[in-house]
Amino acid sequence: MADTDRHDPTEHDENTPEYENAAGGWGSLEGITRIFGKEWDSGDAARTLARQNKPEGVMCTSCAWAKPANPHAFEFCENGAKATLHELTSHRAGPDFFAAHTLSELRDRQDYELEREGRLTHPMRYDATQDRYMRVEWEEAFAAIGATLKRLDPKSTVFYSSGHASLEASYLYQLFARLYGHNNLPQSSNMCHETTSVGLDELIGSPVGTCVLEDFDECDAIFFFGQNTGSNSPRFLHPLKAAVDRGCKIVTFNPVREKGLIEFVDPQNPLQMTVGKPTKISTHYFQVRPGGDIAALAGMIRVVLDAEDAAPHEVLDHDFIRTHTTGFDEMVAAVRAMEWSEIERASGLTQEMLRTAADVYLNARKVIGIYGMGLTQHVHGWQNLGMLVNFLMLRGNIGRPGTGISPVRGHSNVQGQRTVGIAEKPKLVPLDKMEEMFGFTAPRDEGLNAVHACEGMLDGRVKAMILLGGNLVRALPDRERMEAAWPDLDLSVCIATKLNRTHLRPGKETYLLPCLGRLEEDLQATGPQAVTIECSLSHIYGSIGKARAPEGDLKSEIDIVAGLAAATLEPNPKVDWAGWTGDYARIRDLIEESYPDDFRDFNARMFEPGGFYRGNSARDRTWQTESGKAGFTAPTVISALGDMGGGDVMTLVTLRSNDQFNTTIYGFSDRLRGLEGSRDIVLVNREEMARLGLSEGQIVTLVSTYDDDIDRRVRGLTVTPYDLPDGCVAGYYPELNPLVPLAYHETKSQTPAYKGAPVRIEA
Ligand SMILES: Nc1nc2c(c(=O)[nH]1)N[C@H]1C(S)=C(S)[C@@H](COP(=O)(O)OP(=O)(O)OC[C@H]3O[C@@H](n4cnc5c(=O)[nH]c(N)nc54)[C@H](O)[C@@H]3O)O[C@H]1N2
Ligand SMILES: Nc1nc2c(c(=O)[nH]1)N[C@H]1C(S)=C(S)[C@@H](COP(=O)(O)OP(=O)(O)OC[C@H]3O[C@@H](n4cnc5c(=O)[nH]c(N)nc54)[C@H](O)[C@@H]3O)O[C@H]1N2
Ligand SMILES: [Mo]
Repeated sequence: MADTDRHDPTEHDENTPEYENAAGGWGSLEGITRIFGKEWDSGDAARTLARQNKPEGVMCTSCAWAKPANPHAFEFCENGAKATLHELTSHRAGPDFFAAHTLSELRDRQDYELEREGRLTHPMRYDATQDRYMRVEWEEAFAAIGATLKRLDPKSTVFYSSGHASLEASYLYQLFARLYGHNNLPQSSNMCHETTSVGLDELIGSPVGTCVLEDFDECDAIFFFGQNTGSNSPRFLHPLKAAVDRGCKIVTFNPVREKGLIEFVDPQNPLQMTVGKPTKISTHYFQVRPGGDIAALAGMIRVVLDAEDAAPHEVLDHDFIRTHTTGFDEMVAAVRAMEWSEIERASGLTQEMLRTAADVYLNARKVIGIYGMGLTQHVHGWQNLGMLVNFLMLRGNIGRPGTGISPVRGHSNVQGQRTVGIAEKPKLVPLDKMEEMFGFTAPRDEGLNAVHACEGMLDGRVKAMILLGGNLVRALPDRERMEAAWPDLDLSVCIATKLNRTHLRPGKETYLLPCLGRLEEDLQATGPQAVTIECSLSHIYGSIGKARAPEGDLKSEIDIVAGLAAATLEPNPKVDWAGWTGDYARIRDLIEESYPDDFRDFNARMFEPGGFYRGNSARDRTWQTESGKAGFTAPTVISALGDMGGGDVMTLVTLRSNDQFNTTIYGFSDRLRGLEGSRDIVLVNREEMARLGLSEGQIVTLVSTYDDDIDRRVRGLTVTPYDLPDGCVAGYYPELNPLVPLAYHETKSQTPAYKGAPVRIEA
């Protein structure tokens, strides 16, 4: 207990700067106006925002939160608006811009400045003699890339996708990979919710969450782990607020006191807006230690088991446990073997706090578990999920209305891309069906995920990277090593909307291909096209972009993928790249044929208000697991950290600010945390500062203590006191990515452990 004496995780540290207004509300409108005033012009943005996330409207390019059937007048949030305005900027990075700047010059700029140059407008090829991108015609680019791909072994190439692209583009992309001859289809979720895809699939036979929006109307309690709603999925605050208003309890576990989870002013509610009285969101907020959720859940499970002992057959859902699960006894034995003192140390929370939290659970008939990167991006992230599933299943809180487990997903279509075949694991894809549809023999060997692709780049096995979106040089772990490996690639092709750091690290042959964004009108042979995406709650929505595309020579992602494929592959009478590009409805027919259960009557249903539900077997208590049942997990570790630290070793948590979308930095205001002006900071609590002899404003270096021979450090960070548990420091993603070792990842899914890397502070 000694460690927890110093810093009481229920008390807010008064010296920590805090944003005085609630999430949402005027503050968030201000945030929008700030960007509105900057660089956006024309009525396009206003019209797009008015149609955002509405039936027959356009689906936001920011997060993957659900779009309700009865939308608000403005069904967008501050960060959705930022994403929209950022895409519809009037700034352009065209051939003139590239003629004026060498890449070495551009490498001196900040990431923020690079994207601020605006939209890419013409296909470009890197010319090493001039160190510049030069204009190239599309046909020439396709032919050259096709020729190189034909020369390379398909298995030495990697087709990455960042979760933006539509179901249609994604389906064609995976088809291209398989016809060409590989399953190397890593996706952003490999760095994100891969722990979910692997973990939930193994535990409950579903790689995605079980909840739908209606469940939030019925639940009595929500347990929230490591998901920052106020910044990363702000529209989710609406159903949360509604739940709180009708008496639902929200219990949050997060090392950081995230404003959006504390209180919220509803911008749709005029009374709240004028009176300004925020709704309290979390009824209980526990500043758990990073990696401490296994212990916190173990503590709560122990309390539930004790309650059952005191009142046999009145607490646990024995019927559910008997009929639907395996491994209950082993789980109970493992949890009971954990001492309270260990639980308190690993979680940083007291027994009393965990009893309070468990009481909420015991008093609720219907409970939902929500989680994000705080659970998935750890070495033992899988056990985090196992413990959350254990906790929920004790009282049958999966597969009943008003209950369930709900990961909050990242990019707007990250989940959907997986659904239609973007997967490095061939067993997840109906390859037999695709072989029959397209008359070919599909590759059956395991493909490379993101970490394996990095290893392949480092040891030279990977010769070509094609990126359908993303900024891997920034997003990946071990930045310095990965950045240095990029120039060794034979071929690098980036399909993108805006310039980013990855584009400045060319391979031997390099193309930068500009694509339309989802918000823009997409005209093809049969007229304007619509596309579809899937949200976190497994609903599918049609989206029609109507904003004017940037002038120049851009193509849709579908057109680009089809162009690359046609230039690479031998003609095949069953494969009609040009015809599919001319009419996206035909691609939806292919998706329906490949996945008949998920996409029945796809074209007819794509504009159903609120989206159409793809269904989830676990929701119906059909467990598509090996045993045919849902599995309890016996924990083998008490912390999700791979390195528990101790002494001067601190756990580094990398955070997103409220002013960024992943590697895209909108600005330098993290207003919900009261942090302004700089991203080169390291947050430490005052007690730890005193212990380590640090002073506020001091410039320090963070050094990785990971046990290998590689020197990993980030210099020039300003020490900033902040209310955090002992033993940890926090700072921003992607600035601190050089400190996360590639090999330090989740054990089963290889999701990088971005929330728990061991570091030391050097004065
Ligand atoms: N505006 C905006 N929206 C976004 C994004 C964005 O960058 N900006 N990114 C999108 C993407 S790709 C994703 S994946 C999602 C990410 O959304 P989130 O899942 O919310 O991810 P993070 O912001 O990385 O971290 C989540 C929270 O985990 C907490 N945390 C850290 N370690 C632990 C731990 O050990 N235990 C617990 N209980 N909590 C912990 C952090 O304090 C933080 O509040 O958001 C998506 N939406
Ligand atoms: N330390 C640390 N690292 C992390 C994380 C963390 O929490 N901590 N989070 C991880 C997570 S959850 C994720 S998902 C990854 C994200 O990693 P990435 O997949 O790299 O994602 P983004 O940063 O969203 O990619 C931004 C780029 O995508 C391009 N883009 C934007 N819109 C479009 C579009 O519509 N089409 C196309 N083709 N391109 C577009 C733009 O050029 C933009 O520069 O980062 C991971 N890295
Ligand atoms: Mo993500």
